Amino acid sequence: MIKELSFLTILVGISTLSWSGAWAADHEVSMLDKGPEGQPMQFDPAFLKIAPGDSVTFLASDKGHNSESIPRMIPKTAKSWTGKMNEEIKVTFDVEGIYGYKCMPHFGIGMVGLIQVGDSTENLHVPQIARLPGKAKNRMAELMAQVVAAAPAN
Ligand SMILES: [Cu+2]
Repeated sequence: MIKELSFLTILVGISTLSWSGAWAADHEVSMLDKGPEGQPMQFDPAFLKIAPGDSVTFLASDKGHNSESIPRMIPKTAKSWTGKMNEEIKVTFDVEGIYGYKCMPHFGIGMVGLIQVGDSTENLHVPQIARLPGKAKNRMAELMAQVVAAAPAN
């Protein structure tokens, strides 16, 4: 009887925790002078698929970078973010969809990243890619291809 009771207590405890969102994960993205394959100025990982309610901490692993959302490349009802230079910021993603972001000083040389929250690809910003500067265009197209791959096949 005591065993059964404690099992019940654990079950109730688990459902309460998940209800309060305590199980949301925090992911980490490093801001780097050199990527894992030697590419200059990178977010690592540059593409991330997370669940709604999860957060991402952008780590100032190397100096001289920031993380900020790209205007018109996040879901309409989502909140934009602008990290200061060398600032480690934690962003929580409640709205499903695709989020494009950049490092301001290295935008033109392709320091961009993409986060897919949930399975919605409604705001896939293919038209916006053409407006990105320099190498950000190609890099964002590569990342966008991973979103398509991650979408459910239905
Ligand atoms: Cu940078």
